[in-house]
Amino acid sequence: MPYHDYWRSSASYRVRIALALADIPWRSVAVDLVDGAHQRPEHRSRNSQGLVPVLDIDGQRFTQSLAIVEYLDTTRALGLLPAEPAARAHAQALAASLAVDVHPVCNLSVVRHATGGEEPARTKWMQHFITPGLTAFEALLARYEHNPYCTGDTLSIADLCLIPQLYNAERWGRALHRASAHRRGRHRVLDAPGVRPRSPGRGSPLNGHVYVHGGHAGCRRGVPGDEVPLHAMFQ
Ligand SMILES: N[C@@H](CCC(=O)N[C@@H](CS)C(=O)NCC(=O)O)C(=O)O
Repeated sequence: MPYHDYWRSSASYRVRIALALADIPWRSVAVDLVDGAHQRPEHRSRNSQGLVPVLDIDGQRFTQSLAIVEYLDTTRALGLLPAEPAARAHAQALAASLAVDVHPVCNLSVVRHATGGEEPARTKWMQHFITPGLTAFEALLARYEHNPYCTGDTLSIADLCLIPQLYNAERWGRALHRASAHRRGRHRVLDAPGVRPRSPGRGSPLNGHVYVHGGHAGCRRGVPGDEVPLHAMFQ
């Protein structure tokens, strides 16, 4: 199954988790965003938006990570979205708060356009949007018992958006806090081969794991008990 993705792309990461949950074998066809491969005709012919990911599956080509996740959820009964309409809308709102509202302004092309790709403006830009986005997400989690995932005892579409966003937050927050992350409530798919961001040359950039547990989603450095909730991570 060819999957056109980029290792650091949050949108690609969401779909990798869904593919692992569905036990669908896939082969990464890397589209190097830093090299500009996504803008070339070869990739534009796959996705006129010039974005990743693009998934070829079931004889069709799909773009837009949330649409792909929902397609896999429906066709493979992954249980990522509740059937009950109100619960479904709440789970979708959690997902959209990150994927629709935070993610686009932190996209490579947007950040380059806004900051010229220069530091420290680039990192400041990222933190400016990621911090309130995660704080709001955490407030939205208040309606749920975390057991141990965002909306209950199994991964949901909200987790599929949160996990890449926390990876991204760690990446940009590290300059200030050197926060590594630790996830409790581990799920086998998150450790499945190829799911986590993995630099082709240097291995995984993640030292730790995301956790979503005990009333908070967040990150942890060091020993158990060291949790830092989202709202405290990037102040
Ligand atoms: N809404 C799209 C967003 C896709 C997207 O923005 N992908 C990023 C990588 S995470 C990308 O291709 N960025 C290229 C750029 O900014 O030029 C989705 O969820 O699939």
